[in-house]
Amino acid sequence: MSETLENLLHESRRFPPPAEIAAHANVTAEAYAQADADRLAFWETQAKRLDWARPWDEVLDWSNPPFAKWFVGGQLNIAYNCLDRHLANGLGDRVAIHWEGEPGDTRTITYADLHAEVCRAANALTDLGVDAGDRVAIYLPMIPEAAVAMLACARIGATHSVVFGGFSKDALGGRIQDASAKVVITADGGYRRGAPSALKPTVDESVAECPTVEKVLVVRRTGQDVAWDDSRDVWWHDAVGNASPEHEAQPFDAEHPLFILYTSGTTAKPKGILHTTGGYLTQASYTHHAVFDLKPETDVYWCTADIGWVTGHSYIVYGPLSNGATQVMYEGTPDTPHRGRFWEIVEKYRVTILYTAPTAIRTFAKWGDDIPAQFDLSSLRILGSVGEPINPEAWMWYREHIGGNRCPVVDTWWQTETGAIMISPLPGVTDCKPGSAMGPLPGIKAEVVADDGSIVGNGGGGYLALTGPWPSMLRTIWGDDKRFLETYWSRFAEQGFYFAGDGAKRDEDGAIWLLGRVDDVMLVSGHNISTTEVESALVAHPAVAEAAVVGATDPTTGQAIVAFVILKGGAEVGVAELREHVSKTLGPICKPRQIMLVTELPKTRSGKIMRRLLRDVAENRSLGDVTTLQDSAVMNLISAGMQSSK
Ligand code: 6R9
Repeated sequence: MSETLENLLHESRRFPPPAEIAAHANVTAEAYAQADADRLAFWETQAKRLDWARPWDEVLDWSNPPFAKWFVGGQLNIAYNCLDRHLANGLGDRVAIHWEGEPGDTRTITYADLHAEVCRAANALTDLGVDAGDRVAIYLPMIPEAAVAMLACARIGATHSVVFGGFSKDALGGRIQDASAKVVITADGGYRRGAPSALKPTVDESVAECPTVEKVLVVRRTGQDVAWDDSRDVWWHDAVGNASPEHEAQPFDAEHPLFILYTSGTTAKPKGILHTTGGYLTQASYTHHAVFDLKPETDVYWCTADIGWVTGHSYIVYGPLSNGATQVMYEGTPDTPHRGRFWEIVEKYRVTILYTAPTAIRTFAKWGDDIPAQFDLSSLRILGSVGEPINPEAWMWYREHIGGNRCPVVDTWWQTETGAIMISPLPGVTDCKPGSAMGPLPGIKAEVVADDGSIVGNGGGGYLALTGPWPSMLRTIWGDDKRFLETYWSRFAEQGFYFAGDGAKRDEDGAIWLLGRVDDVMLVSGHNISTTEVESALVAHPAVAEAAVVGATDPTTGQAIVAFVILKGGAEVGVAELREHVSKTLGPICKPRQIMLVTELPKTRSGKIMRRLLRDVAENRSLGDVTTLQDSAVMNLISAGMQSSK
């Protein structure tokens, strides 16, 4: 980006909080005032929502920035906070997880059940030789054992590294090696789109090249045949099944490493983002309480993320369980066995809070309004979105067709690196605008800044920067402090701001709009144009379900806009009309040079569009790294279509 981003889309729709939610909200406008008055005292209050074995001596040690220490000297056990203390409060019989397998099998797990299983797993891991500080890789489908394995590691102070089930042998092996994991926890397989899909063979291949791995603990999920190495492999049902359900949790230092999670990274080696204990849990827990307004006695919460994504860590495991939530966990895909599966689950469990991704919302919109209309979604009261900018039209669809025009939609911006939600409306406080994450949460400092690091005013665009340390911030990149400094802290070193890598703008009222990764920003005839705004303009056309936009080298304009568009089921429209529509909405400079109608887009497993690959196609290059791509067949289809349209 050369200077600042163009500010093209204007949104005048506003949705104030429903009176009922505002009247009983967990967090009110006062929280912003308290945090503004004394930020550290504010976080100290939030930390007290947890049980500490030893109180902290200092809230924040920022004497060696950007290496932060939060709640210095404090000690706690994360699993104790997610389980034991609820039992001590008489909540053992409360359902923690309503688990729904893809084939339709179910499990109901109370807090007492979960506690016993985590204690067993903690004992089993200890018996396998895992000590505090050791790393454990977790490569599992969306089964309860995934949460159990994470909590068992946390309980004994082992650092977990969850890898998406379905990442390739090389992606898994690279992550195991980078963290020198001692144990891998996996399953024979999981169910995906109606069929068992094997996991163990990938682990076998990876581990053959990872000398640090001593044991592989295997959950039996599908019952498919697996190769077995007696000296290394152990069945979960033997090791965990026979272990004692008694286990006393030891407290760990607030800065004890809790987990490493690798970000896909568009180039080079994935970055092992390191999170620690006290600050992480404080913010994961507080934001879950505040942003989703969770009432643990009555709400049924469902986050549809995979556990292999940071959203699964903070908003399936640590946030909800620390708050004593009852939640739904689903193993499979939204279209198995039918396209109403999500809504069937909402109806069945009377889900009240739903947290999902724009990619899913746009897919549901594409499948048609009549599908959710067949289910009773009246239990829902709050809807959340995460993972990508949500296009205003997708936001409106979500509000109307899922939320019955009554539920606030909270668009939550954050990253693996931030550990927890940073920018989001509060459902009982904020007037929401479709497509905007609105503003930083209480206790969080974020700004939109120009190229030189100066803060831009309302109506301006630039880079998103985090301008003060926060409790759940990443502590470093595992084993690579230098890369940590270079990647996040060198861009605005003078100001001491964290560089998030996202473009953003402030609208006339000061609301923050996220505009996609800065690497994706297009430079067209000297104008910096965000992919997000052009995509949102396309999605606003009634025939368009989803769009991905990239800048391709162009002899006259420097870069030209190339759009890949998925139409809604049954819709027909010419590309000329779509080009005209963008030109009218955003101005002629944004008119795409070329529009390709496609049926799928390349996405990561967490549902983010991989524009880098589309740029390769648009510029006739061979494809770059595809290891994090969800379905590699889509690229062949798109490349073939691109050739024939020339
Ligand atoms: C939680 C998560 C982080 C990147 C982030 C940004 C994009 C996430 C967003 C959003 C606009 C939102 N992103 N939430 N962009 N609005 N509400 O997604 O973590 O997988 O590390 O991705 O995702 O580009 O920088 P992670």
